[in-house]
Amino acid sequence: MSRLIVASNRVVDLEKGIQSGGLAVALGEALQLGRGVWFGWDGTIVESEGQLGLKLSQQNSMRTATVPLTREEYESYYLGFANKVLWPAFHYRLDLAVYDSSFIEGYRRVNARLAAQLAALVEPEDLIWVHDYHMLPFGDELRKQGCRQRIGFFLHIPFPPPEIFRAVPENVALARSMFAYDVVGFQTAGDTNNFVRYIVEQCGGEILDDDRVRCFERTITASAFPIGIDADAIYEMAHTPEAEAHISRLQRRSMANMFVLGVDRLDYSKGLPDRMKAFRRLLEMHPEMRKAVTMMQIAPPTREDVAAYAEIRHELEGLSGAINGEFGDFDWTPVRYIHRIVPRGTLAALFRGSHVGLVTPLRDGMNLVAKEYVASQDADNPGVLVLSKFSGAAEDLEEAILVNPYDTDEMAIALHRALTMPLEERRSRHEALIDRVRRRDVKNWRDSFLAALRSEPLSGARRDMPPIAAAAG
Ligand code: GDG
Repeated sequence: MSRLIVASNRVVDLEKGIQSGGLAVALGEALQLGRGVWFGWDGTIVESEGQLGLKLSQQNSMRTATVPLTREEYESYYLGFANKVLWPAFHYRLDLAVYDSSFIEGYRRVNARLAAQLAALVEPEDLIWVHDYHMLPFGDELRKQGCRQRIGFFLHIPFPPPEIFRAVPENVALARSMFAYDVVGFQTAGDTNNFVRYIVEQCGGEILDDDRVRCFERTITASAFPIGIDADAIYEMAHTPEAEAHISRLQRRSMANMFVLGVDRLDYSKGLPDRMKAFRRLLEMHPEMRKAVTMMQIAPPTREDVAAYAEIRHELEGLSGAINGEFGDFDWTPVRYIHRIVPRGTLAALFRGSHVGLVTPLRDGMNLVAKEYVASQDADNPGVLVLSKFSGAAEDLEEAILVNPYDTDEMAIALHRALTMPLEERRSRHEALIDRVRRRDVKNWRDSFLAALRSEPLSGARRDMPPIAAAAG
């Protein structure tokens, strides 16, 4: 059996992180099965290039190979090109992209260095699976190091339409480097179609059969592999005695008897201010909802070194304060806003105890929170998912109440509908949603990607995906 090598920007800390997050669990299992190695940045910054050596660690049958970054690399590669150019542009926010020519240079240099360090470790029969926007040219750099293995790439965030991708510095060179992979995976058919349209319209590429695309004298497979969660694990977490105690404590201590829950990293792509405005509009339109409902927003900090993130934090703090000032009373706080990481067990309990899961990103690759909310519910009395049309999850979860996150009135109406939805409708929507969440779970995602990478025939959920040419743009 071939070994699996996973390369991603951050390697999950085996001691702390392997149990939390569907991605970590799924990749962890795949790695343990295949004597695998997880390669990437260890999250530390060093002051000199002499300290950039590879560190190997082992836990059970899984190994990690990690490297630090220098401060300059952290600033140009991680904060710079990855998070001030690619992240905003791929989330359709060219207005937030920062153009600085040192960023792309640092991005290329770090990808080349990391590829040289990994190339020294790989064996001829290994399968290599590269993850996310930090590492678009990583496969190409591995090829330059002489790697002839099958190499796949999965993009966790959206791929924008060609009209936007064309505004990314060196976009043709980036697209060309993606043809060094054998398989390029996207979250949705829409993202896949955006990529293929760019390749055909801008680079003279050609669509072949079986999800294959030819360009730059290479043929690759470009296809959608929607990521999922471990639904059983989150259900169990939401149904422990501690979770039950948590939910009853929450209900006992609150004047309101209904909860609307949002859980998102504090990122401008997640539409948090728009969501709070919709909640305020609900309270304006339906005075009977005052004191009956509380909105809980958990928004742990992320990438605070990037200016756009500090701005969104101020905006959110201002909005939640304003809503509480305007509508709150001595016995009721309309918005509870928590800017900290909450333990995973608490999160699962809150999912289960909330009447509405409010997941309204302006743009999102998939959004695992939407799936976790569905998986935590009690089938006989489930909550309602209100979901943005612009999340990848909406391609799959059409029985949610789908909303346009830019439209405050529409979201307020959807919230009211969700909070007053009859039990029978809640049950039938949940039944359809949980079926989809279970069928397209994280194991299905991992196995179908690896089957494509090994060139095995398509199986399971991936067979249902619409072909590239037929998918909406
Ligand atoms: C990227 C793409 C794509 C959140 N707050 C806490 C916490 N979380 C957990 C959630 C969920 C995960 O973090 C977030 O995943 P999302 O999918 O919602 O969003 P991104 O972080 O932006 O992820 C996204 C994903 O990659 C996978 O491909 O779906 O589109 O942007 O699991 O529950 N976990 C804990 N405390 C928190 O406070 N423990």
